[in-house]
Amino acid sequence: MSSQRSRVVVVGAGPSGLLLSHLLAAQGVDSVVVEARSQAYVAARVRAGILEHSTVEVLREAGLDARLRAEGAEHRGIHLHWPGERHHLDFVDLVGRSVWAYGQTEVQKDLVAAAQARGQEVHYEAADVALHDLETDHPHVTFTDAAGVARRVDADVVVGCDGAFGPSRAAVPDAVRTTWERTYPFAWLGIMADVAPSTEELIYAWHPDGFAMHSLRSPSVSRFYLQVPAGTDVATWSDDRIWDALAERLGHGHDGWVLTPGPITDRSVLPMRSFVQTPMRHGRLFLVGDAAHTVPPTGAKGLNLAVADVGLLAPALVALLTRGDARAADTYSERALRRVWRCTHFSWWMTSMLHTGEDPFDRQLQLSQLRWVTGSTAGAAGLAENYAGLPLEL
Ligand code: RFL
Ligand code: PHB
Repeated sequence: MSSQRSRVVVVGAGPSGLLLSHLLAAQGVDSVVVEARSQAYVAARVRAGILEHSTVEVLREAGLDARLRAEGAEHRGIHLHWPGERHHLDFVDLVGRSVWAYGQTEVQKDLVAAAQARGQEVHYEAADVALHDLETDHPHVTFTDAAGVARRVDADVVVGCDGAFGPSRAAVPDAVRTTWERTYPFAWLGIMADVAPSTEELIYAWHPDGFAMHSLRSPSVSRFYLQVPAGTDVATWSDDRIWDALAERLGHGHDGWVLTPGPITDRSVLPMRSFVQTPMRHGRLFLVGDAAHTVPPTGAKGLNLAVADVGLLAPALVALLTRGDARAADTYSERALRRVWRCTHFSWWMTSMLHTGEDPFDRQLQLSQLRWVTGSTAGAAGLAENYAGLPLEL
């Protein structure tokens, strides 16, 4: 077994793991990152597309926003659509904050480039990753590296950035952890298309057939989602069926608006789930991002919440490991969870407002809520504040 020491072991090289190691390195705290998948696999995963204000601030302070500013698109707000009606909510007017359309794949590329530039030790394709002695002051992580070498890294702190299916979440004993969960009876069919977006800002659409969304990645790449029943087989949706459903639900023809179809380059079905596990710290283990919580994507919060966790944890670990000051680390879980629950509520609220089921009473409530959110400044500002404007610390 090959043994080494580092101040921090970060489990997972997704956006939260690489961002955390970046912020720690900037303050002189070394870390080793251990990732189950290959670098190419992690970089290619299509996921989130919208960065909220505080995420852009964290990336700016970390010196990671150059390509985001050059290639991302700043959006003032979103459109809400339902049959016969389309309304724009201007977040800048409502709460003084904007959001940025910049894909998680691009954020990941920027983080990988920064990790390579500083010589960050990242073990991709690590097998049998296991966390040990987290309740002692000598925690360690073991794994088998890509070359088949058994390795052990001893550290002061282990950080679980390994998403919803990694080992960190379950390393908190059952007697200590509490979990909350909501599964939804629908899923999203997501597609990527090589076609210029038919809209400048995102369209979230309510429709009796189900929710639809028009998002985008670049001037020549569009992203779309359709509500489908949970467990849908992606093979049952032909290209024509997808474009017909998007045109119908997104309001092709409304006030002359035209949805332009194009070649579909990627398609997948995403289950929808809300999940929170507390506490986000146990002994020497800290949980970050999807390792501690999952939100349905309707509020565009998953990635933003992961970045916010890192924004709180990085300075807390720097204080702990360089100055012996444990105060911020001791309150990390409590502070992070305030934002987690706010975003869990907002994501559930957006999901509940926009996804249709069979109940005619629910549909009337949804339409009433949409009219309120688009017709009342107070209603619109509530949505805008949650979508674009939550401060890092609530
Ligand atoms: P990630 O990105 O899941 O990264 C976790 C990393 O840990 C690795 N890992 C392990 N490493 C070592 N040992 C093990 N045993 C390991 N097991 C797993 C994984 O390979 C991975 O590299 O979590 P992180 O960093 O917390 O970031 C969170 C965000 O990725 C996530 O919240 C969002 O992408 C959620 N999400 C979306 N959010 C949005 O806001 N908008 C979206 O459109 C959106 N689409 C999505 C999504 C999440 C998805 N998942 C998780 C299935 C679409 C999908 C398909
Ligand atoms: C995306 O572009 O993938 C996206 C945007 C907003 C959401 C969810 C996904 O709420």
